[in-house]
Amino acid sequence: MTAIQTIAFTDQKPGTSGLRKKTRVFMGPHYLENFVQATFDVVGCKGKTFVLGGDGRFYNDRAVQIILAIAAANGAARVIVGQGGILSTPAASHLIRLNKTDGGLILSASHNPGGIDEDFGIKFNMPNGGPAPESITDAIYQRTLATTEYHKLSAPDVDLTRLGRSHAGAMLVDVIDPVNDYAALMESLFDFDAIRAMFARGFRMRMDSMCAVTGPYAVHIFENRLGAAQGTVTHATPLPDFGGMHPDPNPTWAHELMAEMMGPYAPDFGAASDGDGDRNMVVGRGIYVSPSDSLAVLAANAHLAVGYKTGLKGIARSMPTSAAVDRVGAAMGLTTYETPTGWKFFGNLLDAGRATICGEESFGTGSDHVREKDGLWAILLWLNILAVRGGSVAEILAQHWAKYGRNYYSRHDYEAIETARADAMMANLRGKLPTLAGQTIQGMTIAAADDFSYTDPVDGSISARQGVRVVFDGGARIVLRLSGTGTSGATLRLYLERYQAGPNGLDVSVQTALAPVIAAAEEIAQITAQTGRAAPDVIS
Ligand code: VG1
Ligand code: CO
Repeated sequence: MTAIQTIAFTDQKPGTSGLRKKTRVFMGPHYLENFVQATFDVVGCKGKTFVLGGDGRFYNDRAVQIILAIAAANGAARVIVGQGGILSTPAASHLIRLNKTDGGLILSASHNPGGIDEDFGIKFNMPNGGPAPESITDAIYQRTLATTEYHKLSAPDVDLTRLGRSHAGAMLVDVIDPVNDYAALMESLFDFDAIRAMFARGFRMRMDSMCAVTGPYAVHIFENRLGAAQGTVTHATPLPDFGGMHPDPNPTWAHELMAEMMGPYAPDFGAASDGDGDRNMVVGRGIYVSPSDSLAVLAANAHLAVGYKTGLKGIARSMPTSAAVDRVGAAMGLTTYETPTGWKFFGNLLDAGRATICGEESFGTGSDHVREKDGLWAILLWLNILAVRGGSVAEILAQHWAKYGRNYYSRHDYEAIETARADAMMANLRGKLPTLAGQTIQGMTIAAADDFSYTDPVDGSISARQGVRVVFDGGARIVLRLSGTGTSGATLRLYLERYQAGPNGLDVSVQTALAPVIAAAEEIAQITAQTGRAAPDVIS
């Protein structure tokens, strides 16, 4: 017999959506328990089946056991958990859909560093495999404020090292291989034979898994199934502190990969993924692929992969993502949707069959195969395109720009700004918006300026104040918003874009091409004066 404890709460206030906090906060008394109980109170638990797993960061192992014990005490019928408590975010999304479960709990703070003094996170995904919408996360938050007790089975830890079925009280626990089902899904979408033949011809790749969750997936798929050379995947063992790496696949944090790809012995293709495996960075020999360009190239060429050979239903991008993919959509006669930042806004479009491929400038691309962005999916689609078209990444980009023109694009991040100063800067900027249209700044005339508001075309819900955008005649654009995922102070994101038609583009670096747009942003938003920062911390 195992007894169910009922423990009274202290006052804990988790945040609104997918909860991300310092690990020690999660380890505090009843903190994780409060969130999990509140989640089950809102979505229901009795008789239900859930998927459970995380990216292996510090506290993943304990959190999985706590969640199993709470699920069991709340009457869950069954939990499907990745061996060792490990599941990448896209693999979890796939398992929820494949097994038609009632949702899943994913443990990760994504691209934020891990460790006892770094970040941890948890989120609930719906039966469609996608992150819970705001209506649910708001209800969970409200519930955490009202909850005064939680139910937790007292029983020994479930053995998660061995595959197969066991019990936690009356609840079934199925420990599954985290990689197999996901790898099979990838094989159904892409031409593995063509990619295998390309590797057999001597094509060389570097995959940097950044000591995070994609390591085992990447070794299995690239090295074992596709025949890439052993050792292609570096930093392939997921570690609780990601080996001290910041598992954010951008040129700043994936600097080892960048150095190799820009160096004299660069392989043909390089890629990296983030903590939980939903992001990707793609790099060619000697050339960085901006995520917005990557999205455009993937959309333009997806039909070369078997999973997309009948074409796309539509395309969706987040508002700050460059308009490069819009040009592809227009050429293909497809609707391109513009959504607020965050993958959850793509869910309705994917479910309704209005979009097939989605992407964000923040190294996120994906399709309707799951309801999360998917790092390895994007990397495999690039490989499929290279295998079918031949040529290099640089050639594919050059041909793309020659056909569609080029959207020079960059994001500047100012991290850990004092929250009050960041808020004041945005308030000041929002106050100026009505006066901006028609002004000429840095020789460019402002066509329109607003604070982005999104009306979901499927359910009609409205999300307001999603970022300030200033659009200039000729297609240059500035977007400013504050991050919703940071855990210390405020992070300002400044998105910069300039369009150049014609086959040759501007024969200068991206930052040089954007210089007038950068100067205009400073003039309009007064970032240095308002935040005290002379330069961004991260440029991607
Ligand atoms: C950032 C990105 C956003 C992404 C989000 C979650 O949000 O800008 O595009 O959807 O992270 O990605 P923000 O609010 O900090 O700008 V992940 O890889 O954490 O699931
Ligand atoms: Co992520």
